[in-house]
Amino acid sequence: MALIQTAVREQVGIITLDQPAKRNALSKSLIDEIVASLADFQARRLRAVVLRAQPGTKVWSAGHDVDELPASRRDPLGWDDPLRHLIREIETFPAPVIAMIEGSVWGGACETVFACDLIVAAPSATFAITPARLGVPYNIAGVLTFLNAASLRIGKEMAFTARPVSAERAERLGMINHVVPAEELEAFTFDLAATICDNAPLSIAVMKEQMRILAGAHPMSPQGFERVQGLRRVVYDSDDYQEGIRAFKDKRRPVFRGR
Ligand code: LCV
Repeated sequence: MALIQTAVREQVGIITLDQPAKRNALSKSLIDEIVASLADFQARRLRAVVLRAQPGTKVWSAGHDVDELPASRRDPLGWDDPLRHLIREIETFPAPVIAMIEGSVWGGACETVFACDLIVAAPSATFAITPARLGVPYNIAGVLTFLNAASLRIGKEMAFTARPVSAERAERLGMINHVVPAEELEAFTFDLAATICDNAPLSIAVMKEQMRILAGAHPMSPQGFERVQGLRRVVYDSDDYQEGIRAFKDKRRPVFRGR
């Protein structure tokens, strides 16, 4: 059963997340379908991609599929995790990927949206960074995605509180490009995509790649990286990590004890 819908409108590829029963959770299966669609769009030399959910949805995506997080003692967001693969595919896709958002966006889906090149949202959209809600040690490339979207102060508030940020506040803070009334969202987004398609695709592709390289150009010593990985291991080996996932599955509030 397809977990996404795809379409092509002139030179724009459209990917619609379509697994409402699981609130479009980013499972490996759903991510594999997105990645395959991006490869097809690249082969067809499309000049923009719109990544959206079903019209009128209350939840754009509930983030990483919690059922696919390792029980413990294994890095939950290592290089080969499907979410990490999706982020890299979006960042390296040789044309702009525009996230069109209605409803709430959670955790790994929030990073996915922030990894997109442009974000157009309806007023109903909210954005939440949720590792602290689950007891997950987010990975360092993911933290950089967040810091490239929000200031350090706002990034800390979102990460430490796990509270959703409204579309209006996100736009005011420069975290998203436009907030547009829901009834105008589709027309506005596709008009933006059409403008991009009228410009030089090779020039756009090279500027997108330059900005990716420059945005990721942060010096980190081998010692610094090893320290981060050691700290993350303490977290994903902790009782709190297991409690966070168990509480989610039990549909109850987690009780974190700091060990
Ligand atoms: C699997 C799900 C999910 C889901 N996975 O509907 O950033 S990190 O580090 O946290 C990273 C690891 C990450 O992204 O983790 C996931 C972060 N996501 C969240 O914390 C959001 C979790 N979901 C929710 O809070 C609620 O589902 C929302 C508010 C999104 C929607 O609430 P609503 O009442 O509309 P339900 O909670 O009833 O969910 C409907 C079905 O989708 C499943 C959920 O288990 C339920 O399945 P059943 O019908 O089998 O009970 N589901 C929701 N989110 N991330 N499965």
